Amino acid sequence: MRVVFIGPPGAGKGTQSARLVKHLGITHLSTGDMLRQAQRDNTELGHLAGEYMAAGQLVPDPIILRMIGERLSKPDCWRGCLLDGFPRTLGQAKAFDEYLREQGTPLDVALELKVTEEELLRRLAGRGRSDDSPEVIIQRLKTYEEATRPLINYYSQQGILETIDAIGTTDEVFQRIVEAVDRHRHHSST
Ligand code: B4P
Repeated sequence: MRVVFIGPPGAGKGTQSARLVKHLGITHLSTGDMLRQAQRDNTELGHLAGEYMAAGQLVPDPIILRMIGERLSKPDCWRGCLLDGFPRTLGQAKAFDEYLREQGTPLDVALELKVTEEELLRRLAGRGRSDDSPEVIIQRLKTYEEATRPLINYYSQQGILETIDAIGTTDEVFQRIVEAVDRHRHHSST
């Protein structure tokens, strides 16, 4: 099964993805985690990405596509994967569709996590990551509206969008996600 998570910063993509991959038995790929790991490893990618992340901007598509392309080709992704925080632009979504077409492995469901701005600000303030300062959060929300929100329409037109009310306990939100995913499971044998 192939699943993508879309949602503004702090919507709970990372939190819910970790649970859903266990439930579905598929591989978890988080572009945010991969970029933070590259920063910790002090690689060229890490240095480059760090500047964009610290400013609340998206890392440019060619960099992300190279990074995720390399990861998707590994055998643990063959039986299915959950992409957490990717795609984040229409360019990334179109390139990903092209890749999936070549592989003959369609995307089963795009999960949109919906949360009010007030709740997002409350959650991110509690997390305290280096890119969670108030100024950077405002920029990240703006970036989401401009670059990522168009994906909602893109996947809705493909008939695979599920919008999840992501306010409530993590258990309640997870339950809603599982129900939504179950509606799309028949599309996939893997
Ligand atoms: P990400 O790592 O994807 O992170 P995020 O959007 O900030 O957070 P997420 O939605 O995963 O929230 P979480 O579960 O942690 O991106 C970071 C940066 O990397 C981006 O700004 C960008 O620069 C770059 N990047 C990543 N992917 C990219 C791409 N494809 N293209 C370009 N650039 C890219 O939850 C947040 C907090 O809420 C946590 O503290 C959690 O405990 C809490 N929480 C979760 N669910 C809750 C609930 N139900 N109730 C209360 N609190 C909850």
